Amino acid sequence: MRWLIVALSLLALPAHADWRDEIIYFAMIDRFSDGNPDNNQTVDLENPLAFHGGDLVGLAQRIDYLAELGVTALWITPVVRQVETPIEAEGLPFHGHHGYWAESFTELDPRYGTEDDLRNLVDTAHRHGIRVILDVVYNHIGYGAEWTETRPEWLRQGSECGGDEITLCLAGLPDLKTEREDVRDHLFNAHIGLARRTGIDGFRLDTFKHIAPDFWSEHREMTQRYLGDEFFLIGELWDGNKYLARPIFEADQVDGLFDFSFRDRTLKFLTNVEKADRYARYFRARHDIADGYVMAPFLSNHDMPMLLAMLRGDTEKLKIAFTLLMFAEGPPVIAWGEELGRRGGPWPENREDMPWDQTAGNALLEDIKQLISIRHRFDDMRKGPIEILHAEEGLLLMQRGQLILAVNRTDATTKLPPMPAGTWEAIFGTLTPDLPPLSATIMRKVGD
Ligand SMILES: [Ca+2]
Ligand SMILES: [Ca+2]
Repeated sequence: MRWLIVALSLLALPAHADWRDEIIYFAMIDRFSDGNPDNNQTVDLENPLAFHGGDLVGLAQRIDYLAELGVTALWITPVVRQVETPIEAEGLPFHGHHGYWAESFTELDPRYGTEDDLRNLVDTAHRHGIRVILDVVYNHIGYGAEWTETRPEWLRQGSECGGDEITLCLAGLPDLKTEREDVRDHLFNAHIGLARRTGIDGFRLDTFKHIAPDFWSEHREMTQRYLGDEFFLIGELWDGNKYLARPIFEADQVDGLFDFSFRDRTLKFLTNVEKADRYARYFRARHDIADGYVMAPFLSNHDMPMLLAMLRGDTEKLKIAFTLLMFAEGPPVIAWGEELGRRGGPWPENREDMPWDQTAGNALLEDIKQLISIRHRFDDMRKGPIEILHAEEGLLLMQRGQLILAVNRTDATTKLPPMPAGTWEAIFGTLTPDLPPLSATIMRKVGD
């Protein structure tokens, strides 16, 4: 079998350590693409809380679409087997369609597919230059999973649930006693083993703050030992505060965290809750967190209303938000369908199916493709230091090396503030030399 192992390893992407270069796309497997109707169980498209049939085969079939968009990393929701019995929410049966309610960590949920399907997805993604980040849950299991009866000593449930972040039972879910060595062994073997066998490139660590720091330090050692130094870890810490992020990076528990502040600040700026000077303060504070680690900015995720819903469906504002996202520090994260103008809404509307019928002639999609290609093309867009040139009321100008982003959030045509010396041409948006109302323009210095 040795030749086979060698052949498979050739499919791996070249190692590289700078995640600022990546564009991350987040897909909830069940909601992305149904490539195999034969594995559909408890599927009810009329119920937003049921399974909708999406699977790993469907994702592999759509890799072309992601590659054409310019995506270089795909974050997928957990693949492990989910509890079968739904709970009730909003008067409807609520199934573990999202993947966060494990029944078993050592089996894949048949509705997502088989381990071969996962391996095939990873290989297909790698052939298209796309890395795969698997979402893993170490904190809890699903409601009423078998372990609540067979392994009660591994869990905190009922009166055992604590009152602090580590020992609480999040949303009433049985909390894993991750301080126990046998629990750690089981979880590390399951998740790291699966990643090793399938060629996964990184983990997205769910509910990061609900497990003690020493667990994450040991986890880091284990992933480095069995998956290599390049294996990427990004934690879900529901915050963008650098004072919370810094100690995590200093302890080298992860390579990155999600930048919840970016979404929050961008929304406030675009809805005129905060003015440009306040928004500029966020960008100034962003780049001194820790060298070699990333805060990944995003506009929407599966736990909050889509940004477009918060912008009341204004796709012009969403386009500005995407421009800011691509100009920000850290690898941008796009939630499935956001690039098509999937409007979403509060939960559960934020977890709608991918609107595949909206790809043709979609102007927003074309704009986002162009923005992503600009980000890939210019190092300054990913690595240049951010300098605020102008931040007043609804007008923001930021420079990254030879590039300048000008955002006019107001409803009026606005004169461009004085620019640095040199000739500047628009490479995204328009410059007349005034800035059109509700617009974002990226300019590039011409010549030397
Ligand atoms: Ca299916
Ligand atoms: Ca916990």
